Amino acid sequence: MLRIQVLHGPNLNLLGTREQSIYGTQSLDALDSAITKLAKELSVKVDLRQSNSEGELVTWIQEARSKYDGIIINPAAYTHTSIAIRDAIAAVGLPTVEVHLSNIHQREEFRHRSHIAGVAIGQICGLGPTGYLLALRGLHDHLTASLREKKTAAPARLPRTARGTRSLRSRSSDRVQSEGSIE
Ligand code: CA2
Repeated sequence: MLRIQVLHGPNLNLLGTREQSIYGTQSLDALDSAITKLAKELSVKVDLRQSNSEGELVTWIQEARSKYDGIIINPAAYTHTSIAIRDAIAAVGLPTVEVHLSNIHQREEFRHRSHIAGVAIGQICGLGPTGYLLALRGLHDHLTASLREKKTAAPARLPRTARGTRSLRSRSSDRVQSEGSIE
């Protein structure tokens, strides 16, 4: 089962309570429920967390390396300021999708720049909560395709017991087949 970490940055705990014209009316709990529901449909395990602290987000990203296959993150205001979050994402090397509820490119100039986009496989913004659901589908498809590619690239394995009983001739033809295999 694929495992994806979903991280919400600072102030996103206030969703639905203020600035509804920009960020909508849905609460963070409701958004997390919608993500969890889709994750179940896709048979993905999700872990959802929110923090107002840059250091905590960095720690969670570092920990994700051994626990998750990919990350979805709305770094909120840290998008525009945090080299530390960018470095953490680059260091763990997990496929990461950046999400924003609002269209950051339509807003103030300082929001146009993302330090995260350069280390993410993609960025979704301006679509409200739907952006997270699209990110989940997109990351699921990306990870599934990567796994399939890895399986294709791996040389064919023979059962240990069978290997010892085969002739030299059949072993060398196996080698040619496994090198050229597209299975
Ligand atoms: O559009 C987004 O998702 C943002 O990441 C949200 C950040 C903002 O700094 C980014 O430029 C774009 C702000 C999150 C604040 O969330 C609030 C939610 C409700 C009420 C107040 C703030």
